[in-house]
Amino acid sequence: MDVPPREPLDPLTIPRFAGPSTFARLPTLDEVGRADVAIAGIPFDSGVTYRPGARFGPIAVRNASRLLRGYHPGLDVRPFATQQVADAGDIACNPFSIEEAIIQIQAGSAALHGTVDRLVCVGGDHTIALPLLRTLRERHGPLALVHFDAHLDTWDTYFGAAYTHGTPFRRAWEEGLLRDDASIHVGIRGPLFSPDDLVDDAGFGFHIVTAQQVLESGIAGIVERIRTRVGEAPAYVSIDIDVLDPAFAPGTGTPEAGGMTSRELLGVLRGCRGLQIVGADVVEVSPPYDHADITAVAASHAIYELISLFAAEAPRADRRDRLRRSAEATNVDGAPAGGGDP
Ligand SMILES: [Mn+2]
Repeated sequence: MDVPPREPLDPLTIPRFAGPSTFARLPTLDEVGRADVAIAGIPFDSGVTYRPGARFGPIAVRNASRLLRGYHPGLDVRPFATQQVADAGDIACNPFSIEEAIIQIQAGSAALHGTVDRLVCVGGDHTIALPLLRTLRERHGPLALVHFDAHLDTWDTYFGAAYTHGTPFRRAWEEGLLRDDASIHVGIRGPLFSPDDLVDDAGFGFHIVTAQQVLESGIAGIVERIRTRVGEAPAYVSIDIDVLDPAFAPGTGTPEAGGMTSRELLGVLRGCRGLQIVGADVVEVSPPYDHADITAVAASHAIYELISLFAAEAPRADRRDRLRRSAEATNVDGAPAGGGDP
């Protein structure tokens, strides 16, 4: 029989502004030994092309998460009570070598999967998505990417550098980490270098939902497009906080006007209930450019939606079995071995 999860500190006993600096004042992974879901910080921002500062994202998001409460009325779940959620601390990586940092993030996330079923990583810049996808591809085979961002992040190089925060999903496609029939960008907007950017991106198998289409189709319409695109595929959710309008996320490195509202993002995430999400990240929160924690609060709530989605699934034991089967169903080549979940 499962031991009841250890939950965040009771805010009616220990005020929210006291206690540990873990995400939502959860226990650390060391304290609970294993977890259904763990939050890991990845304080790396050496891959940015414009404003830096996302290395301070994990600290700021953890701080903003102190106000999260235990019951999610929209999904009718208690995400910290029905699954063990823990804070896995930070994956430390070399700020002076992007290549070495990528190797460290891949190794760090793979090591955490020894005791964690699902990781939600807090960046850091978007470079970190590539090693996280490598780790999950090993476990689940090629993934559907549900990517919330103002930017495509499928550019080739910057100043000759192949590994940056603007290139992770081109590299991921080249490495066979992504399915080419199930990935989708949401919230895309702003100027590009050329029309070829879109041609390249489509060639990598992405569909695009623009920020304007979010307005025109509404939350329900966007959710339907995501669900149709992803289907039953194991999915990775990557949220660049700049998918939000700078009004809702000023603290980020490459802001673009005309973005989603926080309410739209949270609503679309909530609508993803039932997708086979195997991992996620929330990246590009840059506290030095934030005001009154606006961006960090938005990020902490996006993470809460993800954790709540996991809680809204089958009972813990069933879910653990299903994740194990998904990992086992992956053959040596990393391709799905067929069959799938009942
Ligand atoms: Mn972006």
